[in-house]
Amino acid sequence: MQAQQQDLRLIVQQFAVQGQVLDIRPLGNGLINDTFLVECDGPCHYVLQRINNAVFQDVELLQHNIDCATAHIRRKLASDPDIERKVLRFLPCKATGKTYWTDGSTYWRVSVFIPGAHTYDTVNPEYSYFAGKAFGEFEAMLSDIPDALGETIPDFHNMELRARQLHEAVSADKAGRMALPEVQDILKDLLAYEEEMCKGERLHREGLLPKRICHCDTKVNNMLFDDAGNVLCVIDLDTLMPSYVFSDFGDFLRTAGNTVAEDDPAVGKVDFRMDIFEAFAKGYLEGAGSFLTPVEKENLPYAACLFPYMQAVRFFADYINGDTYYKIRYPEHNLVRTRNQLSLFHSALSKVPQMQEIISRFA
Ligand code: GN1
Ligand code: MG
Repeated sequence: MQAQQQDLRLIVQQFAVQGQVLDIRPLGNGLINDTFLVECDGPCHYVLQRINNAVFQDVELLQHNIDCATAHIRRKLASDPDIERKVLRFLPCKATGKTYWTDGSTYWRVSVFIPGAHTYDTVNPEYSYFAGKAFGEFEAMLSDIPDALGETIPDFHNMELRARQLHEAVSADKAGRMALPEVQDILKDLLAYEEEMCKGERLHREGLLPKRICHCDTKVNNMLFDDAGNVLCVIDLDTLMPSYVFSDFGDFLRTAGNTVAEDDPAVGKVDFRMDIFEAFAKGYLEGAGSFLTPVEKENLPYAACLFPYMQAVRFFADYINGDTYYKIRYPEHNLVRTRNQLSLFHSALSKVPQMQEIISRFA
């Protein structure tokens, strides 16, 4: 730990931080990057992140997207007195001026820590409404960005690709897990909905569904709230890229709309919460309603089903592959996550008629 502290301090020194570093310790519970809080004796603290470059293979593009998006939002919020808490600020590397530093094999970045902010793993309907509005407004602010942004993970939320990856994992059966009867049952269940869930890609090919700049990781804990419950800003911008708006709508509800955490083994307790759906949809349509097309709006219930489904496929494929993508805390973790997300998918699917009624009321 002592050695690691020293190494991390050396990495922080690559960036133009103010003051002396007092302490560096782990922060948050993301499944991909490693995140640390850097305490300083200067005017602010910092967040140090190691970017997982096995997952994000084009860090240059990734930081380009983030630099363009944060600069664009900064221009829009220029007159806001609380701007420093409403948009992230990444520090340039002293040697290159870029917002990341690499030693050739690992990639790091530093942003200013936003004080007085809270993250939540669960939210009530009131906060869901605020979150919906904030994600809708976030997309609206980025809808006229002049820069060209790229896909930091190509086809990240392409369901046809995710389905193909599952088929490949099953054929290769690298970890020898396909023999388990439960695994076969899960596979059968997933396959039964595959075609239906690939609807987004079909709409896109037909020219009916545009790609827009989306956040693509709208987990409830990727949003900062102030003491009063107002949304300050959206964090974790690695997956900010062109995608369907379904990404942001669906992924928030996948996490906030579940009665339990995504890895809770008590599958019987999983239920898709309509109170959260209703509040989030109301806020989202207020924030993004001005640019959404009728096709996008009427397919929001599909988005709410797609994301638990896609996440079940992704967790399951990782389990079959021998757990190479998501961080796990115990050997069956990805299987437990799969069961949970599959159950959430079924719950959401059974509530589509109610969702449609709600969307037509607000749209
Ligand atoms: C990952 O890094 P984190 O925990 O915010 C993943 C998301 C998944 C999520 C599942 C780049 O997000 O797509 O929905 O785990 N991010 C990437 O919890 O794959
Ligand atoms: Mg995150």
